Amino acid sequence: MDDLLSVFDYTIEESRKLFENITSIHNDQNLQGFISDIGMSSGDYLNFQIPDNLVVVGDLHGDFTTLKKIMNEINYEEYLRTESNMLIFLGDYVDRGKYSLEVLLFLCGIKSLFPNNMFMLRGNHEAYHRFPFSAFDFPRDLQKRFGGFGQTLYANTIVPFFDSLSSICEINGFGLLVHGGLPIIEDIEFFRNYKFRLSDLKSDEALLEEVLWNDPKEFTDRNWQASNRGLGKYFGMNITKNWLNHTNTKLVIRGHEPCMGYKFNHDNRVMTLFSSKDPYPKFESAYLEISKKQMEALNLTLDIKEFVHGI
Ligand SMILES: [Mn+2]
Repeated sequence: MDDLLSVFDYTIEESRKLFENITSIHNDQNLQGFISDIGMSSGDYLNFQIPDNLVVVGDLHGDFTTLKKIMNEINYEEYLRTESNMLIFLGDYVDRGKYSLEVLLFLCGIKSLFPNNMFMLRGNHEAYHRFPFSAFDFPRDLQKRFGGFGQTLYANTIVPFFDSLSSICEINGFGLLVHGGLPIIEDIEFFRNYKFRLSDLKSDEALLEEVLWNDPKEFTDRNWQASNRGLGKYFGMNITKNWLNHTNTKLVIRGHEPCMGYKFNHDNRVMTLFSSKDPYPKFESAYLEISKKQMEALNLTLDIKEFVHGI
C-alpha cells in the first residue's frame, strides 16, 4: 500500500509521463481489438465474457481516502494478478474532492500494472471539453498547484487521456456498465448493429452525451424527458426493458447520482453505485463485488444487493 501513497510525491513531469503511457495503452488496446481471453475493445465499447470475479466502483470525485479503503478491502494487487478477475470504474474521477489528480494518477498506476483486467470508463467529468458545465474545477485546481504548467498538463496531456477512455462496457449474459445511463433508443433497428454504433461515440456526440449524462426515472406515461441537469435526459422503464431485451444483459450498472452507496430503479434492472464519501457528507459510498457463479445465477428478482459493500 506504500506505492499507493507515492502518487502524492509525483512531479508534474512524472505525472505527464504516466498519463501519456496510459493513453498509449488505451489507444493500443482500441486498435488491437483483443484485450484478453475474455474480452475485446472496440473504441468506446468494451465487451467481455463473464469474468471469474468482478469489482465495480462508482463515482470517486477526488476522494482518495475512499478509493484507498476499497483497494485495501479487495486487496487489489492480489486480486488483479489473476487476469480473469476484473476491476471496473464507472467514471467521474475528478472534481469536488480534494485529490482529483491523485485519484487519476493512482488509477493510471493500477492500469499500467494490470492493463488487461482494470478498466476506467469515462464519466461526464472526463468530457468537460465536449459538454461543458459549471461545476468543473479540475483545470483550475491544476493551475493553482502548478501555475501555467498545470494548464499545459490539462490541455496537452489529460484531455487526450480523457478522450482515450472507453465509455461503455458490456458483460455478456450479465450487464451493461456505463457512467450515466442508457441512451434513448426507441427504434429497435438500432440493436441490429448496436455494438458498432457504440464503438465510435466520439463521432456521435448526441449518443455520447446521453451515455455520460442520462439518469433513470420512474415514468409510467412516457419513455423519456429532458433532464434538469441541462445535459442528457431521464430514461424511463420502457427504454431499459427494450435495451435489456435486445442485448444479452440482465441489468444496467451505472454511477452519476449521489445516493446511499447504491440504489435501484426500473424494477431492480438499473443499479446506481456511488463510491465517493468525503465530498458528499450526506450520502454513503459502496462498491460491488460479485463472482462468476453469482453473476450467472442472477435472476430477475435481482438479489444483487447482497454483493454490495458499504465503505
Ligand atoms: Mn456524473
